[in-house]
Amino acid sequence: MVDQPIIMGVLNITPDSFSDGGLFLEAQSAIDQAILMVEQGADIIDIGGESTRPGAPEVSVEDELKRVLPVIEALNGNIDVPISIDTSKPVVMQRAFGAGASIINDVYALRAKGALEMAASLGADVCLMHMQGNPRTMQKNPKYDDVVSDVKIFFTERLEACSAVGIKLDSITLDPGFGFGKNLAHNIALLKNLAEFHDFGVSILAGLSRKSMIGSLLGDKEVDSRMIGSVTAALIAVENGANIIRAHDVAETKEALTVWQQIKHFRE
Ligand code: 7PJ
Repeated sequence: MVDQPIIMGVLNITPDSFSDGGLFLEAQSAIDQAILMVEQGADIIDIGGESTRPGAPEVSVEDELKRVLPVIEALNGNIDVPISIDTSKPVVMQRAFGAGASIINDVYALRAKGALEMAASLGADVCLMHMQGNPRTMQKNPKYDDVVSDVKIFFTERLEACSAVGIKLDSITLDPGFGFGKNLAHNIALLKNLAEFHDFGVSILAGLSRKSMIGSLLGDKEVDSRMIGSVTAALIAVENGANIIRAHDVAETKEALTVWQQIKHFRE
């Protein structure tokens, strides 16, 4: 378990519809961005080649590998922080580890066929995220009896599944999955009650950065104008017990966490 909040910097490698630079230019700018995030204070670089935004189309294994592998290979040995692979596909996990990744960040919490066994055989650290439904449909009227209890039941079940294949508790991080099959009230209930998930005795990750929840709270603010809102939500998350913050704006998040931490531990 991490004892001070750390930052997971987000590196999405999905084709930019505004550039025709091709895979090489996309890979090069992703590599530059990752190195910049490490300089800015990222403790983990999270590399994803499959968009899981609401309504996003599915990506083939081949396309996902073509996007992420060159970037992981280029970063391996050139940055001094671990690389996590944001995927649900066992083959992508395996190839990403072959290229230098050491953490699996799975929004399906290892529920895909073969994913649990793959994570176990790789000896991976894993982040298990809660999601109701799937990215295609999850924001269509999500429903819970009690969102915090329902997510806890899910975590209990996934921890049992991990234990059954030999994935140890100290290699697991849990994440309530903000925005993944949750309306604004669900997201806020989870954020306010984040400390409850410490009952499991593992690190808790919060991914709030640039999410629609932040946009909604700011009167439908555009995604690229949600930095201050995202940093604010990150601070609330650490105050409520989050150990890992997944963020796009690493420099700003790092600065906020540094001030938070120094005030928290200030001694005259
Ligand atoms: C999350 C994620 C998250 C974890 C994404 C986005 C959508 N992985 N991958 N937690 N979100 N663990 O960044 O808006 O919240 S992709």
